[in-house]
Amino acid sequence: MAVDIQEKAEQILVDGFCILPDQFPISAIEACSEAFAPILRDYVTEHADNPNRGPARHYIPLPFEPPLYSPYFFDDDTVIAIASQVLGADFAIDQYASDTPLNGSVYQEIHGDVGLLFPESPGLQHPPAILAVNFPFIDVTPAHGPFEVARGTHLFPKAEALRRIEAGEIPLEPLLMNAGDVLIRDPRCLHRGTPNRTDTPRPVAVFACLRGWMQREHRERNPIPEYVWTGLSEREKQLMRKLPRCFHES
Ligand SMILES: O=C(O)CCC(=O)C(=O)O
Repeated sequence: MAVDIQEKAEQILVDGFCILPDQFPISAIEACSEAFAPILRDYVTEHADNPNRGPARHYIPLPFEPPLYSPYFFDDDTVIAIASQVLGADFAIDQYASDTPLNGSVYQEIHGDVGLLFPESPGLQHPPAILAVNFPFIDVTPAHGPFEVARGTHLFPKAEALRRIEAGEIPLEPLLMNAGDVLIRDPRCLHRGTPNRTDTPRPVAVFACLRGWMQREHRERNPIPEYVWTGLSEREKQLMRKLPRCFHES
């Protein structure tokens, strides 16, 4: 069934997120899962003692190379239409990475992922400038440490949103997404990672979409190899114009 773009965009504005079930082909996700396993293994070997997202939880930039780069993810009509509706047609992608809790991970502090656009006016309500597009590489059960989100909390100053969550007025909802499902969220909407109690890593990919006029500093980001850039569609080249490129295959 065709996705109602207007409805999904409205959900992002009101709830802070929307889910597109079965959006990406399972075969493309399975290929990612397989390709990511050695990347995770090598990363954990090096960083086991200093995980960057809390105990046994790792944020790892993803390579812009097949199968982790796929036009199924970056040239998807529905995702692009929803992001365009919310951010404007000149939005750009400036980040591609993964979040992976392992066995031993714990509840994260409830948080948003971006700072205030206008710090001098912390109560100012404004539409999103950035959206995060997430997709898991496995079927996420309650035991795998699902992402939990507090619906609508992007509409309150953080202290007020936290008070409402603590008072039980706004629940933290675990998102039990399957491989192929896509989450598009306003990163200001409060959320947390939960403990993965299994021996199966729970990788979730994320790419960030931002308004055309925005520019951010990035410390950890992989460049697009020239051979991948050459093969991108014109629409992808436009979307990925803010990403660094490298002229040698890695
Ligand atoms: O992957 C998750 O479940 C949440 C990760 C997260 O929000 C973070 O590390 O900032």
